[in-house]
Amino acid sequence: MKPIIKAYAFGLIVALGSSATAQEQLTIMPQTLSNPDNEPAPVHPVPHDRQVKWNETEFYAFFHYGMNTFTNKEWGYGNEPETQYAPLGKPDPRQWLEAVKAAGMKGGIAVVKHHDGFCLWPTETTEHSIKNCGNTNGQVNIPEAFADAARDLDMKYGFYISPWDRNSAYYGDGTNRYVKDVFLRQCYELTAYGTDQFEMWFDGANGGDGYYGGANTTRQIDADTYYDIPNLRDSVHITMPDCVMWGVGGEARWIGNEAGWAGETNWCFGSGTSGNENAVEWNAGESDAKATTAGWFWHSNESVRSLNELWKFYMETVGRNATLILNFPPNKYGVLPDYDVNRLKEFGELLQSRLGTDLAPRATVTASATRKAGASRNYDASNLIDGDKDTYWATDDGVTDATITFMFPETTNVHYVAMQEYIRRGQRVKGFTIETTTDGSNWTRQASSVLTTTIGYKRIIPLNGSTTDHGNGYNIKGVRIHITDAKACPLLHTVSIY
Ligand code: FUL
Repeated sequence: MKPIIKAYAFGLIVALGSSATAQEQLTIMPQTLSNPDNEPAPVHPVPHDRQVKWNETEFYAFFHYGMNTFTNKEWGYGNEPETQYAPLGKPDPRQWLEAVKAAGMKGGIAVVKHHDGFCLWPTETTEHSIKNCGNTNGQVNIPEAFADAARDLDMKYGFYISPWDRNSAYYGDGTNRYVKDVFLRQCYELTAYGTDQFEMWFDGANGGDGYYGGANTTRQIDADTYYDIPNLRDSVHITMPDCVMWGVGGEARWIGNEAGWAGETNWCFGSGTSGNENAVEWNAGESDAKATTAGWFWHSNESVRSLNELWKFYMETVGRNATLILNFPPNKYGVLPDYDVNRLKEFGELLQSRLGTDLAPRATVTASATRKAGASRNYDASNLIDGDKDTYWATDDGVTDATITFMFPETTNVHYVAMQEYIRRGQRVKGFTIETTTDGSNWTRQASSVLTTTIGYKRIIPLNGSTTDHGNGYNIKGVRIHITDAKACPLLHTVSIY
């Protein structure tokens, strides 16, 4: 009998004579099929595909707009007459999104129901909605207009829908009626405006005093069990596979402050500003911060933060492995005021001038260690500058100390080094340093005041160590990244130099 020849995509030919036993076939074939590309084993926890896509959104807007805009409150009690919602102009979510797009934001989350319970769409779950608003301007269906504009502008969108409802008579009344007949149905209704939502924002404020259908009392619930989150999460993922449930949903975490900063050490698992290296579930950080001074909602006495404050937020969140959701509140006309629009434009220009031109592709890149290539994939350092987030540099298993060197053809002025791990196989790096050279042989450590521990989805290191002072940069011939410690062999997909 002829031998059976099997050729596999990875180039290995396994010849099994007719005399091969079943046992031999079982032991040979799975080994060769399992990892033809010599890909590194994942280091758990690893993110779901939707969590990676969410991280890639990086910088997006929060828009707090609703009944509070007209009552000058931050937390409405729930007894506000519907007619008090009466915009002075036609609310224009497209204008909101265009303004933040100019700042380089990739999407936005619109608050469509805050704790006061007033819904910015004609919901069937309550009369406390735009159905009964005070004028025709108020009839604009905000989630619908927001989603349409986002799709048109090629931006991502999602909604903040407050689980806590100070208007509903059923909230925390000892039955599950509020959750079943109001909250879950409201979440479902919003899918009518698009199933391509990227994030649902479930606030942590839950229970307390309120109107509650006229009871004017205090209601407490147990947020861990009350909202039937596992059921909601399953339904959301069946309907909207790319939608991450923030906060209560457990797929992305609050960074632990509303002041626009994450820890320099920041793991994508655990909680708070730094996460926890040993936590078992992927739960990357999102930082929610206010771009204006008076509150989440628009107030007549507000002003917009300075360019330098916004830059600091950006560097201490996006630059530290967190996403930044930056709040810009539309005013009583239903638009972002000129001072916001202008600041957003200026900020976009600032980001472009500081982080818009990647110098790394002009350099020659080498690594002290490179993982053995597989059949259809290599792990060369050149992957770091090929503009492809799916190719990456890696070392062999067990090698957790390695350098990557970028040499420029001529002296180049440099301010920042940005690094991105290939997080689909886990967040690994635990320690690194950054050095520069002016002559190609003597190296000087930079940013020594910065905790250079974790990288994660993205880390941006200012060479002068400052998140406020852009400085004059460094005139150098080369940059060297030294990975000093990692959970397992490090994998980086991109390094950018600005
Ligand atoms: C908080 C809420 O209570 C605030 O009103 C605001 O919506 C903020 C983003 O989250 O927990």
